[in-house]
Amino acid sequence: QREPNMAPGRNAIVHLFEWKWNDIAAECENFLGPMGYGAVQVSPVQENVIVRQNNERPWWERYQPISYRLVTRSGNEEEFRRMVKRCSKVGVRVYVDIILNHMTGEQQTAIGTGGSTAHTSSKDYPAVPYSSNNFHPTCSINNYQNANEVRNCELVGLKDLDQSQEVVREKQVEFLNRLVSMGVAGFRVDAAKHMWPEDLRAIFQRVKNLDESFGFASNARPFVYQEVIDLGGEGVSYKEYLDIGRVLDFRHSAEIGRLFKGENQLRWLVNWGPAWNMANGDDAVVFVDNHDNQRGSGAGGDILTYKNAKHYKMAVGFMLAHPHALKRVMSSFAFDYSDQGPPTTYNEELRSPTFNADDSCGSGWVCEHRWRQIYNMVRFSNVVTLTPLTNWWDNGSNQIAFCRGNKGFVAFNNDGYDLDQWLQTCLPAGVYCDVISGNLKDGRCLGKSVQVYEDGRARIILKMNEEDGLLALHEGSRV
Ligand code: ARE
Ligand code: CA
Repeated sequence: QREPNMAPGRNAIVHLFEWKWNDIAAECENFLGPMGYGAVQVSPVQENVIVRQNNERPWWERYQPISYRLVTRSGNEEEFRRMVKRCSKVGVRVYVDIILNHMTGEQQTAIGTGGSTAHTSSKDYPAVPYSSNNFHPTCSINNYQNANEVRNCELVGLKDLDQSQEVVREKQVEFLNRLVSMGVAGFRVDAAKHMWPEDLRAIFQRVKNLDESFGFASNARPFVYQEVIDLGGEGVSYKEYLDIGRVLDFRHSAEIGRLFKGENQLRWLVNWGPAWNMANGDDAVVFVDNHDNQRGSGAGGDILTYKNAKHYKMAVGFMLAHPHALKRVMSSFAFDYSDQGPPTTYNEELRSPTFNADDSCGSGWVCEHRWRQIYNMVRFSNVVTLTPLTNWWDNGSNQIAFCRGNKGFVAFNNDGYDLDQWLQTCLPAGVYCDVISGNLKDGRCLGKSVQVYEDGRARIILKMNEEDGLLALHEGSRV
């Protein structure tokens, strides 16, 4: 199902990677709701095996389920339920990252975050329960050209469930229905590529309609977006999954990274979208980086992350300014090496973020979604929803600009020299605040002000050495 079920006037997803349920609930009320975010993708909710490696808990233990009980380091079932309620109340939908493909890998002693146990070598998971005959025979995925192997063998040694079995489907449908009854609006399907489309179809067909008491339209179906990494040339294509829901578009992430890293000229963005061999906008969820490729795994490459802040903000800003597809903003914890776990307290609990006066986060949390340049572009994307892209301008190199109807205007400069041009902004005459360089606060522009004349033109200046390489004006930023 492709419809994201968001409240009117909202359109962006934020992934609050490894946040606690209580903190997400507060974030919905204090920030996501007021700033216009449409939905939050939360980390896996199902109980996972505890992994200790060099005296720490790697983030990826959460991708090794041991049961479908809702208890993880993010919180318990009651906290989850309350979070969904509180987020829904302020117009923010909750999407859950669900792991249906597999259970844990091999573990000496497998104990879960809720105390459940398993015997992994005999594929025995009594807390579901699953036993060895609910899994595919052991084999490992080596050849991504072979669709059978990709679906029926083990992804990095994770015990591979057989979703063609009625018992397995029943457990999984029951798990998803439990989430729907708590007010969840959709699912990010982990490792969808490693499951047969017909099995996923059968499972999602049996998931019930969204619960109207949470403000959903009647007969609304849960939103489904699937992780099918497809950069071309493999045995599985994302197209096999489009009748189930949307797919996460990894090509978008790779191309936008190359562009804003300066490895490809911005002028080529003139035909951004399916012409770049990306999925159609209505079929895709797009992103600049995700929790895997920001640390170099799961189709890494020229991925931009918070570590390269100026270019990252330009890429995220472009994604949000452009009409193509449904957008997801990443919100990370700071890391130095790829296995590094999230910020924790002395007793291994997840640490809550702290907040600074300028809205940014502390205590190890990066909170890209709280960067002014990013949350103001989320607002921009809400303001310009459904308007066409017009008046494309470029300098033949890395300076570009365009309008979104007569509601918004953006410009980017990724050249090694200043941008100083009279450009058509398509906006009604007036003074506008550039919401990238500063907020419009109590009628005062704390950033650059831009005068738009009667003919819609304005002098746009973006110096090469400015903190940010983009400028954005919109209907709501008129001084
Ligand atoms: C961990 C250890 C492994 C160990 C395993 C079992 O790192 O060494 O063998 O546990 O004990 C995450 C981590 C993994 C981790 C796993 C389980 O990234 O390192 O394994 O959790 O704890 C493929 C899949 C794609 C997958 C990526 C990572 O197609 O679905 O690999 N992404 C999702 C999640 C991950 C998660 C899982 C799946 C597992 O987003 O966070 O793994 O639930 C080409 C192909 C891609 C392929 C890619 C591999 O690009 O086209 O399909 O992605 O190579 O790099
Ligand atoms: Ca599989």
